[in-house]
Amino acid sequence: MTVLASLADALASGEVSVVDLTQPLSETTPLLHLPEPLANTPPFRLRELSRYDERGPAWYWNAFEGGEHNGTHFDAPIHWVTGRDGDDVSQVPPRRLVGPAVVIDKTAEAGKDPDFLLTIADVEAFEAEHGALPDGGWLLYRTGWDARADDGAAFLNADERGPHTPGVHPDCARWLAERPITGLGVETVGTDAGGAHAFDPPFPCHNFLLGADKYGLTQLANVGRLPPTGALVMAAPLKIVHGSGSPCRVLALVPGASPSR
Ligand code: 23J
Ligand code: MN
Repeated sequence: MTVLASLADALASGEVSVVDLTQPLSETTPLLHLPEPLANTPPFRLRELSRYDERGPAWYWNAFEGGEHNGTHFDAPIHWVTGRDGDDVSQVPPRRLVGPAVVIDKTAEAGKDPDFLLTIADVEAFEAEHGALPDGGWLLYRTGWDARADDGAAFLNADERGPHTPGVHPDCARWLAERPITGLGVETVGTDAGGAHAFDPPFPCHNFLLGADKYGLTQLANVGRLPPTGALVMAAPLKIVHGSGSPCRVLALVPGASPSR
């Protein structure tokens, strides 16, 4: 039996299941908010074209608008100035969109400290227990922030000093950019911490990872349903010509039966 036939059987039997890592995309999906005078992304919006009416008697369809970086989305290297000569989202090789994923879970730490930052020592401790970060795979950083995704204020968690959401320490972002991973996936609104505008360099995950031809995945859902190792993740951004990123469907194959099967 071929490996794909075995996989099809495993999916049919529930030995392998599909976990949707994508948040719903709607006009209420939380958005990054940058301070004046910086530009911000428009919300996602549907505009109805017809709904079984005089504009189209047998069909329902919409136009939509919104930013490339709305909701669960993909950051291509060209998104950041450090990756300006890199791939736009239409140029990302499909082979690199599919790969093994590991999950580092800092839900407890981020629950106590919303400004929690992942360190090199944290990743090394994970590697000591679970093995090296996957070559050509995804590092998924679980913080429990997905539980806030339906409440924009709690998700962005901003006060007068700015947003407070967990992220990655600049030293760790620099170090991760030298690892063989494909990219970093997070549950928060961006791959960087809420306070990362004030880091050195600012927005270090964007700076180092996109500058090293790696990718970002944001606003992931259901990362808590993945094992620490052993999942296979597929990210499917739209093939927007010249695009810096795209809303993205992200799916994981995991061992075992799933309630959402
Ligand atoms: C532009 C500027 C800063 C950030 C971002 C975009 C994102 O998080 C993003 O969606 O790429 S932090
Ligand atoms: Mn982005």
